[in-house]
Amino acid sequence: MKKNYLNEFQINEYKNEGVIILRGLFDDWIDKLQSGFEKVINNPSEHGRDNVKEKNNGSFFEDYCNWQRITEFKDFIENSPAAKIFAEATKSSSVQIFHDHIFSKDPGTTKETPWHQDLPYYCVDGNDTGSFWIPLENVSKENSLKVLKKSHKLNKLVKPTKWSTNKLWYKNNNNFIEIPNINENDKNIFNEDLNRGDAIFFNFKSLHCSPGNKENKPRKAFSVRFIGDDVRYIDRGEETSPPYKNINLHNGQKLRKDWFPVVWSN
Ligand SMILES: O=C(O)CCC(=O)C(=O)O
Ligand SMILES: [Fe+2]
Repeated sequence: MKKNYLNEFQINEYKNEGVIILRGLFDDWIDKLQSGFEKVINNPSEHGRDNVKEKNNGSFFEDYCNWQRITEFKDFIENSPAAKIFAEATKSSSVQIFHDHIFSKDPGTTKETPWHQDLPYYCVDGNDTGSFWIPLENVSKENSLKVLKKSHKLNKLVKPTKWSTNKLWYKNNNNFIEIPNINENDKNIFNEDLNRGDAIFFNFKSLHCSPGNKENKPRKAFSVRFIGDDVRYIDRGEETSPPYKNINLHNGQKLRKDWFPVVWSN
């Protein structure tokens, strides 16, 4: 019998609420992720970008799709408990890596990460999805990611935007809805203090956001995103994020295993 990380309550919670907290499961991996993170900061990919464009307004840097060149990230994706946890939560028989993503918000940066879903930016559709948001140091709830429970059940996707300009991501938004009104005191907002080794695990359709960085240390988070059994390619008609140019797939196809390797299967 292979080890189980989640109990039935957590599996149901993930299905019904679209988000769960994982306490302490990644402690052994944080030093390694930190060293991979620094490598990306010092040598970003072509996708690296700062969402703060004004001078003297701090920095909100992000980069993604680095796991093939950053051995620490590759090791995490292939050997940490993350892919197995994903399989348990989504009851998937096989798990593919979609991408890694890093976020770094400097102290005093007021730029918020707006409420958004990740799926509308992506060239995939499906429900067997999940991202791990793993802060590399303790983060207080006032400074941490918020996730709106049950928002993964919205029947249409929300219009994605470009965070640096707040403009719409796509030119054609016919298939998307406006962001619903979210009351900051909504009881369905998941928001917790996180310690080193904890992670927030959420569906690609779950609405989430984060505040500026009010603490006096950078807020660094490593995120890794997996796809499971029901996920298929979808052509959004325009460049997605990540762009995955020349992917050469048709609507409804499983994602190609040479670009998105299977990292766990039963
Ligand atoms: O760290 C942040 O501010 C944003 C994280 C996020 O949007 C994500 O992990 O999908
Ligand atoms: Fe996101």
